[in-house]
Amino acid sequence: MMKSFRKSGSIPAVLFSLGLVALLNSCSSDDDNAPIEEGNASSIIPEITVSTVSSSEEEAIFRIGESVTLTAKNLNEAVYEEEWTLNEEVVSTEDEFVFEPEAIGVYSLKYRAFNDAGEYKEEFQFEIAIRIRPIVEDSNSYVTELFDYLPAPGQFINTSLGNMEGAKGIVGKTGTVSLGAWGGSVVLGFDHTVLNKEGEPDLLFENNAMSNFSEPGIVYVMADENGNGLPDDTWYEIKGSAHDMEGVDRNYEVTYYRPEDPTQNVPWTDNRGNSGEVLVNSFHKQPYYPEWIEEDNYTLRGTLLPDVNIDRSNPSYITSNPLDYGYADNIQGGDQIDISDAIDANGEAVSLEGIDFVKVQTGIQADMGWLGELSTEVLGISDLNLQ
Ligand SMILES: [Ca+2]
Ligand SMILES: [Ca+2]
Ligand SMILES: [Ca+2]
Ligand SMILES: [Ca+2]
Repeated sequence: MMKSFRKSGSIPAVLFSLGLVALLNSCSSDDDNAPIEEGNASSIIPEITVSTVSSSEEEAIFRIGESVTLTAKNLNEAVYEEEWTLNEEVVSTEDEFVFEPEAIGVYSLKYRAFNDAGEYKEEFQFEIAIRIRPIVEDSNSYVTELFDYLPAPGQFINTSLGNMEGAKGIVGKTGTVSLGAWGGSVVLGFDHTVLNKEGEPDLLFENNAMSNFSEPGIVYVMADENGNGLPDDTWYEIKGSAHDMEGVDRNYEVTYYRPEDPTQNVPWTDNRGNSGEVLVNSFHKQPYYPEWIEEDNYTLRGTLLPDVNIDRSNPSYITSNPLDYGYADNIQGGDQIDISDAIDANGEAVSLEGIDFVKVQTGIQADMGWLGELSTEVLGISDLNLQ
């Protein structure tokens, strides 16, 4: 019998049909006409039953951190050898195998008992889902852990809005952190898994956007696929309303250079042959290049959005109208993000059951005149399921 442990709604194509299951669970003889010598146990084809005991509490769903113990029991007098094969690699030659996957995905586990007379075979299909950290009484609706803050240069960098303390200020509550010019980012995590509610937004990004002053930031989400509590898995980008526009560059890179005089404009070059400067303004006179970065230049990578909504017709009053949806620091009052809008590196939609980590990154490279560089601010990131 084939046992399938699968996550709902994903990768059904790889699960075997029942017809194939019957074929896979079989006894066979090398030569059906060969006489079975009485009293010779290795001339009897092994007859086996395999039992499975799972630590999973959910029926038919198997998650990272759980285990399954499979035990093969002989039902006749046969003498035989046996082996367990996981994704084509022999993992045990004993009666018992404890399967403890360390990554999500689909696994094929095969058992074989064999001797000269023939063999018994059985195959198991496991689809491993992410670990879900449930909402409990003490769960915080806001992100509770800062993993990384790497801003681009900007007018608030090296101030209380643009240093590590500022970034920690949005841990567990609201605060304000500026990400600087294009490519600056912050990475945070929740104390529970934010579930992707069907047909509903799931995350709220509080901001300081005004009706004509948006500073769109790209949102990325990540599930803790290996269950180690760290954002070392795969980032999926939220595809917002501007993602299909001309000028979007998902492989954009900018290198910022520390100016010789730390209070001067910060030069940059990109990977498309362009260059420019993050301009200092009279309101903010501190160094704009992050002072805790030891290197004299550093490169940021991500998605560039076009500056189509920026109106420079009046240089003393440059405006930036919001994009329709799908970005941080975009819509006045807060940005609601649907995890279902996540895409992979190829731009294909991905189906995520939930996420544990978020990243926000300034999405546009633009100077806004006396208002300084366009720089995404984050005032709070929370789980809408807990509001
Ligand atoms: Ca959703
Ligand atoms: Ca991880
Ligand atoms: Ca800003
Ligand atoms: Ca802002």
